[in-house]
Amino acid sequence: MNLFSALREAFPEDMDSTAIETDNGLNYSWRDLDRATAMLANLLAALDLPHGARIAVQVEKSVEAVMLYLATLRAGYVFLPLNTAYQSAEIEYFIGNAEPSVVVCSGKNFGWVSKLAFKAGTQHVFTLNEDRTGSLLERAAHCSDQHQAVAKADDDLAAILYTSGTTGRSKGAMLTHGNLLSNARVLKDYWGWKKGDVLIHALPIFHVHGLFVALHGALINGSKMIWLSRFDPALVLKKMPQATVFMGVPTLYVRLLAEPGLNRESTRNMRLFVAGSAPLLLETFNEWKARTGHTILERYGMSETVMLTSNPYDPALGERRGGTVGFPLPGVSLRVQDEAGQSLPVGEIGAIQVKGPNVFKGYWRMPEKTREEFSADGYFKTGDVGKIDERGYVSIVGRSKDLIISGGYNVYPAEIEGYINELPGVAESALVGVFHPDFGEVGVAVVIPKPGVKLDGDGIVAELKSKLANFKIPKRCFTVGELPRNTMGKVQKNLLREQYKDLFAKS
Ligand code: MLC
Ligand code: AMP
Repeated sequence: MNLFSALREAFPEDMDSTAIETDNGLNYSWRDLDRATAMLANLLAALDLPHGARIAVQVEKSVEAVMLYLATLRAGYVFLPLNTAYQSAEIEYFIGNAEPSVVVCSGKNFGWVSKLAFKAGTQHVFTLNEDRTGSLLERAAHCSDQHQAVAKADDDLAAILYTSGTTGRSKGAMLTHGNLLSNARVLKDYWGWKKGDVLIHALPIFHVHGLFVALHGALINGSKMIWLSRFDPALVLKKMPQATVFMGVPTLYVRLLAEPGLNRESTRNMRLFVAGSAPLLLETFNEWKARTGHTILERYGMSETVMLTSNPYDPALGERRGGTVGFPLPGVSLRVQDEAGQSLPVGEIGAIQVKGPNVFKGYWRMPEKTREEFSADGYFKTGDVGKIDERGYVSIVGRSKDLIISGGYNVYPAEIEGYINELPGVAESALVGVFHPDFGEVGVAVVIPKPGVKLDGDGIVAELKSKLANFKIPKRCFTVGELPRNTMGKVQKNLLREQYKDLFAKS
């Protein structure tokens, strides 16, 4: 079934009631969503795009951007969201790799984005701005507001999400209508979504958490959203009395805890707080409970799989245990294996592998890479390391992939090291993740200059800022004479992590 059709079926009877209320005082009704997505879908249909065409989108968060996403599904094309922080080299790669037929960007970026897009063979580049201006809406305004959603099978592609890799370039995870819809339905039930729920949407909409978990959650329940164009802890707090559900990466919880007004009274109307995308510190979990009386529900997922596990909402299934990511969701099969491919008993630490209707179809145009990441019996190798306790709770204890998760965004050291190594005077570099009280983890670069060259760490950071998305920029950069190595000559990143572990520690 087309995911859009399933979401559309959940719209409430009263189509004139508010679907989305924005932080700049606009109210969008369910009818507005229906009509505008029809107009945009008709615009896409009129472009005569090839079957399976990709619609790549790098725009600021707005309700119209959501409409574009829904219209892409409705018209039967494939949505490719791109983080607004990505710079030109990053965008050039995604556009070159995905070969989208349509690119939608902010008006301020039209010059450089359209140049890259046309070079890659894209036929149509539109603009869409936060203030509802731009050529996309201008063109759609002439289209009919009636549109029959294109029929889609469960296995048909709905979206491609790029995730970086430990080696080589980013890979596009291909998610189908069936992947996304099955997950949305499971979560609606598992998290007890009910009539009258209102979601505060404060996450970016180019990754799984904001685009799928939060957005689909509200839509498939016909629930209103309070829409924040960017996360602002004071505003979230102000909106809580009118809401019931909030979702965030751990950094959002840390920042909300810094608000003196966060207490039992201000969160009285709330039913559910969901955290994920990065490890939630036990300290944050406990402090939240003490301040608000609410127990955060932590869940675990990935771009390749949408949601995999969740702490229970229903107390009859068990308590929400801090430091764990709960149980495999209904329909998800999760196992922990050793290096020899044997499943491990309760409590033993190993590689987490998963299977289920939510698991993606493979990496875009990378059949080899896809094969490598699946076991012979069809389990996806997550790259996360964990264990399952005697009651079935899953804990993530580490990662076999060299990955830093900073404020909920993934940073792959290999990519950043590649950029640093290309800078003049750099012989070699290593990027490691260290504890950070706000972002959870941040990257610290350690650089060896070429013989006779004097390099300045701050200068390297400044150079990187013009080349890479802001969240990938190392928070500090040190120049050293040599890197610690093992007998094989491999850099011992664990020793570097140990050396810099207190760099940002709370005093
Ligand atoms: C911003 N900066 C970051 C950063 N975000 N640095 C490291 N990590 C981040 N995540 C940089 C800024 O460029 C700035 O640099 C400095 O840090 C301070 O920025 P800020 O003003 O504090 O940042 P802000 O704009 O408030 O953004 C922080 C944030 C944002 C936490 C609100 O990062 C965010 O929305 N994160 C959510 C990510 C998310 O949705 N992840 C879900 C992935 S899905 P300078 O040099 O300019 O000062 C997934 C699957 C799953 O993982 O399971 O859900
Ligand atoms: P992404 O590729 O952005 O989808 O990131 C997925 C990765 O985020 C997972 O493989 C995990 O390493 C991590 N992750 C997601 N949720 C959690 C969580 N609750 N606790 C720890 N790590 C998590």
